[in-house]
Amino acid sequence: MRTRTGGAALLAAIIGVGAQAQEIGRPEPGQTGFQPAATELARDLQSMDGLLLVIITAIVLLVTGLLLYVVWKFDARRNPTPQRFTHNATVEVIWTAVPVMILVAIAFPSLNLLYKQLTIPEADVTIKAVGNQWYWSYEYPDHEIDFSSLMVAGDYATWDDVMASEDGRADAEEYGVTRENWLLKTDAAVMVPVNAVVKVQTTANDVIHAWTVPSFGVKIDSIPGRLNELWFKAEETGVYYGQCSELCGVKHAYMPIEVHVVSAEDYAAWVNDQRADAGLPPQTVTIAGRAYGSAVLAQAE
Ligand SMILES: [Cu+2]
Repeated sequence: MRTRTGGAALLAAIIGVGAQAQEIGRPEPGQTGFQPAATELARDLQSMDGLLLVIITAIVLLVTGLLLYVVWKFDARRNPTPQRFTHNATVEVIWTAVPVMILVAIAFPSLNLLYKQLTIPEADVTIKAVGNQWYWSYEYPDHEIDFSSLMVAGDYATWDDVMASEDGRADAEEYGVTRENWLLKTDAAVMVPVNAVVKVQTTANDVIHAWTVPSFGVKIDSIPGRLNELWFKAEETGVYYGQCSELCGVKHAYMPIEVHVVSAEDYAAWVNDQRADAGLPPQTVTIAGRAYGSAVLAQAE
């Protein structure tokens, strides 16, 4: 299953998609907000969150204000004889109708976004992501590539333990593991071309997992016996991380997702390097109507 070998690592070093590539989609220490949005979906999702924050903040302020007003206005000194009524039609209509209008106002952008996430455009690249206890394996059916993607340097309790161990240091060096990306870095990243529609079909071999990359605004369950789909179109080259997002057992936290967004040329080179490793002939890779890859060069000669 694992076809990313020394050749791929060498290629990665040559085309700069290894440790040197900029890590954009990565959690930062102490971070409370979102990771940077790299797709339209993620931007929409984050602005939806911003809209909701405004709405709920306004509601909290209103309710708190009303409570404080009531406490002040109707305390025993200012209001020695309390009112005895139990119903007020006007107030009841208002506190029913206004929340309904707010929920409807939220529903429109929310359903729109859901529809956009689940309406998959014609894909340039199709990837099948399979969840396993506890790692992801990937297939590129159009290129006949498949490999498993395992977390690097996971057998240590702390980063200092990694650095204290000779094997840990060697692994960290080989795969470009740092304190910041430790527990997110894998031995074989998913490669996708920049500005291309990528469709990820996901399922699982054992229990339910979920394939997620926060910067792409995607998250969907990987369910044994079913095929769920998501799509994204990453707009900036770099490295993006995600994690399994459906509790799947004792090592749920240790099956990260690493995606490298690279140029179409680098993607085609990677595809053909993987194919060469698997003993397959070179292939032309077509992205957004343009052809890339060594087969194109061979024809031109
Ligand atoms: Cu999991």
